[in-house]
Amino acid sequence: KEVIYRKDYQEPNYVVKSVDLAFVVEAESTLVTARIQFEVNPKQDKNELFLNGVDLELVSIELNQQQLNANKYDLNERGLSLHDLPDAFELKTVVKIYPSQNTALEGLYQSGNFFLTQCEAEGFRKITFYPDRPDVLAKFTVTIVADKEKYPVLLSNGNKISSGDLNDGRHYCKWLDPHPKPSYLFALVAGDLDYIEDHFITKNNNKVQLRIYTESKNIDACDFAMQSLINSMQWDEERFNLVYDLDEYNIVATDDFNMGAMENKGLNIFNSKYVLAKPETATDQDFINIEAVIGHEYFHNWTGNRVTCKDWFQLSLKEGLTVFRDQEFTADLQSRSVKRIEDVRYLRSAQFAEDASPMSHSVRPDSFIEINNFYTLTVYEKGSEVVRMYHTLLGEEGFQKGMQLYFKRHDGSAVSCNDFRLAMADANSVDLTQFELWYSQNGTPQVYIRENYDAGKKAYSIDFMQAAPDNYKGDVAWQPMHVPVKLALYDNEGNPLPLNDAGDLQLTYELKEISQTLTVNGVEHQPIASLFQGFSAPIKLHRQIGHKELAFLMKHDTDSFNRWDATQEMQSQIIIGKYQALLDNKNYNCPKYFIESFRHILLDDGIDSALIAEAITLPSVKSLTLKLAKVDVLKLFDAKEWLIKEIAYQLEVELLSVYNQNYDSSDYRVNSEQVAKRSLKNRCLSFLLQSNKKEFAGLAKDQFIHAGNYTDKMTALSLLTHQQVDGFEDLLGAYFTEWQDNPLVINKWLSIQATIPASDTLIRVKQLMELPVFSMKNPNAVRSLIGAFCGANITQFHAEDSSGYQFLADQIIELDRINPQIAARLAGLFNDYHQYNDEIQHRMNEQIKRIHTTDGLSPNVFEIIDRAVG
Ligand code: HT7
Ligand code: ZN
Repeated sequence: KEVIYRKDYQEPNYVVKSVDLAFVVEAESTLVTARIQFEVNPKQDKNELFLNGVDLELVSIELNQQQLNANKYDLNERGLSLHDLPDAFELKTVVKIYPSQNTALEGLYQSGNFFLTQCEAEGFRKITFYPDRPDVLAKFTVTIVADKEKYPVLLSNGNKISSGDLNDGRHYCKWLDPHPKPSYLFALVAGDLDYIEDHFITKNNNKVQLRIYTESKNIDACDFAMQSLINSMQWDEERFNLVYDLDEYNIVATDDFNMGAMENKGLNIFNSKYVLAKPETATDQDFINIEAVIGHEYFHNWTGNRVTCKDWFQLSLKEGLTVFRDQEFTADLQSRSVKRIEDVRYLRSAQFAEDASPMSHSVRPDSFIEINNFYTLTVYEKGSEVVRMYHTLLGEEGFQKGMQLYFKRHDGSAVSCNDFRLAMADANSVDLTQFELWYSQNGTPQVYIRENYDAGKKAYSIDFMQAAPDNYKGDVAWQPMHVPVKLALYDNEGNPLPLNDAGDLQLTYELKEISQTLTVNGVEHQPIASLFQGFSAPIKLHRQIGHKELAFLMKHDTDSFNRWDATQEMQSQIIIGKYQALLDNKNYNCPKYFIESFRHILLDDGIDSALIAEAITLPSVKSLTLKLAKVDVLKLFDAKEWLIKEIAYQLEVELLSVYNQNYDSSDYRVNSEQVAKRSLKNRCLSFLLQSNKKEFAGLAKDQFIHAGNYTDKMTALSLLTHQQVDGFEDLLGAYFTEWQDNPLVINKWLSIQATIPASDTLIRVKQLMELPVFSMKNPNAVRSLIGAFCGANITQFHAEDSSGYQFLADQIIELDRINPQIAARLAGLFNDYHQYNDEIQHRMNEQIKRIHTTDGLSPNVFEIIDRAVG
């Protein structure tokens, strides 16, 4: 399989001046006519051209209106090569494609009763012959012709410029996108869809027509998404001074989609999971995710579309930046503290795991086999942390100056992560040369600290030491990074201490060397430091810290993130203590101080309920695994379960009282106050159910029956099912009967069952796979059932008879023939194997090797599994 290297980048030989596409859409096949105006790129001055084209049936080809003889071009399964070309010419190709046979869901494909496209990253080559690379930008005109009754809606990018009826019951629509764009942003939709409409007046006084299209049965579930779009447009004007640039903005929701959503210019396509929501079918988290994803795709209009990527190695240029923007959007509209905690929780368990895995790569990778495998947590989430560090170093004003310079320099072009860094540096007249290492070095940097208080000199100092991650893979020796350390110091009563002569109580200290010491003078007594406030850098901190200091920080730290982080550190220490004891066959009792501090947080009415809910959510087994080596994952799971039960038994009265206090029967709203109350109440219920007392099962049943919203209903059903409380099968049955026609609701039903921690769950999963509501062709169903079992059911996926591993390998091999992108995502679930003990590694490896030796693997699965094999 061919490896593509970043260092091999070459500018295109020809640029595209304009593209005119015509689609004749029919049930069986679609005819695509492309007229492309090419001009030689003087910087290359080569008169040959390669056009990507995959699975295309070539009907005809003309150069400057002349039929091209077969000896004038070479055609293979990757595309079309043309030689001896003039400096400027028009190429006309006609190809036939078969969208209803396309199960990979890239290019043009069918979903229900409509056709749609997905072109990022390299799907356009499955539509027509084209230089399918992000640095070729062109103006697109698109005409779509189809039967009017079967396909009344015909959409593409930009603004609609004409439409009308044709003979034979057909009609057409013509679209013009005035903004030059790369082919990955092309989109087309044709089918029978309904829509809701609203508008937004930009600050330039332009009225933008907003529409959300979906199958008519879902039309009553689009209002929240529409409001989220309006909020996004408003927020981008206010915070980034970025204004929308077309007269239309269309969103289409589909049940069949490989990822979350796609930012095609003026025509976003969304997984219906991130559009459709009603209080009776969506959880609080679903609503919040919809707002975030609608925002994310909208924000791409500037960060991704107006300024795009030079090559796919620069993917984080648009994704890291746009994730940062969507995180800030949610932080501004919801709770900033909760958002930060949730994002870091995710980063530390999932991205840190990726960073430590065989798939570890830098934010700007150096090579790939299949670019679809690099839409990763590292590119997105770590990429966003890298952008956040500019913000931390430069402040909001400096960061916005950098953004303005970035758009001034690069609007309408395809650039690199370096260009972004230079704009940030130049706009603020600072040197960010060393910062480049955040893009080029893989792995999570380790920071060790040693604290020292000199009572005689009244001086407090911290020695910082940076170290390379264990799995650093660069060609040159690892170099120390530019690390912003946001910090504060407290006296023993919790008062912040001045950190310098200027009297600053909070500082962003810049760590740049391998080792560096910060000294604060005039400190009367041993202080306590709060380091990396707000998680100011994506590093792993090694700090010896006792429970007293942690309890102090939980109480006094003015940084809500670090207050929460102290709770997590204390919980981790206890779970790991128990885990060690289980390994050594020793006794371990839950320390009194732990229960006391847990009680204190649970009952603290000075803290926002949402933050209490976060503080009483124990660290994931995944994040705990990363703190250890050669893990016996089942014992680690048991250690965490033990702590949950200790809390449930020892704090039963308090948990019940907090549950009751937060029971809210007012009308359902997705506002921070209600969301916080529900999340705290449901956390308490989940602890209470662990004590296996009938009265608490009864409480959950009551909640299931009387819930006025889906969050409460779902939580109760999930807890009752996971505890296998008497009658849970009946509840599941009734739920199925009620919701079997709603795939999003049924997918949750599948996930709940896939995560039952019981030895017959795999049999149940296999039975569920036989139901008509499940299809291997539908990525959401695959993720909800197979993904949930293998990724979230620790005891059953890691069953000692290896049945979970065998099952995953079987599904990867089968799915690879249908949808390689989704199969490769599933294959990633094997990537943790090296963190486990030798015996587990051995059993996982057997299955990894079985996949590796399977004939005809796609490049997608091959790349993931080949790295895992090592
Ligand atoms: N830019 C998009 C990434 C993407 C994608 C989306 C849907 C299906 C396949 C895809 N491949 C890549 C989504 C985003 O980050 O906004
Ligand atoms: Zn994105």
